[in-house]
Amino acid sequence: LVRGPLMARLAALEANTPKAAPMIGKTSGKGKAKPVTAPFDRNIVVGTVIEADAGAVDQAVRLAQALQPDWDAAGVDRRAAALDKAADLYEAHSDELLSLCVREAGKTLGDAILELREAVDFLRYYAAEARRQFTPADPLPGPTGESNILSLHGRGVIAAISPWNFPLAIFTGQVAAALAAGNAVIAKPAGQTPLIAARAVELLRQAGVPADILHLLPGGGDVGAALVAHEGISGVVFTGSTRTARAINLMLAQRNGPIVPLIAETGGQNAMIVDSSALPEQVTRDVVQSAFQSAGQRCSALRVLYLQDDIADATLEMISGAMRALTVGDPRLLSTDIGPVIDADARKSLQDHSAALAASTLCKLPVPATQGDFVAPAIFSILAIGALDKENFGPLLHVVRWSADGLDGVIDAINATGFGLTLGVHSRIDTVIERVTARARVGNIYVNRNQIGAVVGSQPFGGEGLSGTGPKAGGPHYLARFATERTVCVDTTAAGGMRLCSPAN
Ligand code: UN1
Repeated sequence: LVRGPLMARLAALEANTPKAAPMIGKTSGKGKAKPVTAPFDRNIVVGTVIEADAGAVDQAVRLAQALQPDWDAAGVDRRAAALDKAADLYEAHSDELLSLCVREAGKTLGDAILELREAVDFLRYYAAEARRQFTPADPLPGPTGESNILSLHGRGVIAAISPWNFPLAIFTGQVAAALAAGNAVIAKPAGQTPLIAARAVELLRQAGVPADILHLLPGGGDVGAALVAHEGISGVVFTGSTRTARAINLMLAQRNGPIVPLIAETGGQNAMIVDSSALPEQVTRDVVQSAFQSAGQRCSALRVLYLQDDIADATLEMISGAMRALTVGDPRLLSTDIGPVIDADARKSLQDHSAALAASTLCKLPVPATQGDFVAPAIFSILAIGALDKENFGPLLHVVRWSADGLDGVIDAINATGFGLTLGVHSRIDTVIERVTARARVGNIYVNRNQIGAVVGSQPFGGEGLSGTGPKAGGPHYLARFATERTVCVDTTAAGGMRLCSPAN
């Protein structure tokens, strides 16, 4: 019902979208101009980006520092109102945002709709949480004659470094949380997806976020590094690889600025454990969705499926059959289930991995012979999760058979990767589910369902170990990490003269 007219509107937008999206901010675009092309067809130029340079970083941080105290002092109601208004504007401009998600990031329309929904949810959720947590509270309990108030304030200028796989949702979530908490923000979107970030910033500003409080600095790793190294940065929020998170930590430790937090959401080596009691149709549906939706380009995606020996053959036959019903291709077509991967580097790395495992291929889909960065979705057999030396961020699933090691052995092998993001478990035995949820060291466990698509506010998302620092995005503890706590203690007695030791002490 929704999709027919929507596709027509997207096609019209494609024809009419302006072809340039300059760097956003008072800082002028002196950097390199680069075309942004579509992952499904590199002949399609989606727009042009003017990348920032080191001078732009310094200028943006200084402007942001100057105005941030006013934004903090303006109060939570003003900040939350801007985020709520931005949510309305995102919805009002849905065609445009969806079109950009499809063309710039290569998302299917279904994925783009979910992404827009998540971005809007982040705006409304952090607005509501900020009102709850940043409104001055009642005094804390204490001695008569004094009032002790604990309050939360913005830390200063936050660097928000976001990934290409959720160019609208994660970008918006980071920025919204930092703004809600009273910070100014310098956002550095992924090099592959600057245009959608630019449109999001325009809408946030239209909603009432002052220009100097939110800057967008598109560019590559050099821009991110200059930003993190700047002494005016009071905190960093980052989603991306574990390797980059380590590099950010090192840079923060080595600079002369204040000691600041890093909030990082990084990689995964996500597994699903299926035992003999699981319902096969449900397992099939959830495995296919968890491994192949979004072309496997979610940090939550399923990478390693542990099937109990006695049901492995039958389950694999069903999964392969369901997989063969999927179509890989142009994400603008409603018939497409799996679009391209983000760029040529990602494609090559995934293709190399597939080539190395070619002899263990259990199922592989054909890909269109076009210009785009398509990777053949595939399932491989491996001996154990420890055989994988890295996260393979695409539509590649690995299967391990288990029984000899027992359930604890499987959980221990998964824990031993050091990653701890998502874990699926399919079983109808309560003690198995209890064992997994108690022993597995991961941030999000999904029981008898798929393991992607965490819902803001209901399923706070984030991992531990190599998968990130926490706190969880879309959860009640997230905003406080963007804030400083201040305790104000007031003597409320009438001027009582000098006392060196009062009964209260
Ligand atoms: C990511 O892919 O970088 O639950 C994290 C999910 C998403 C994952 C976002 N929230 O599938």
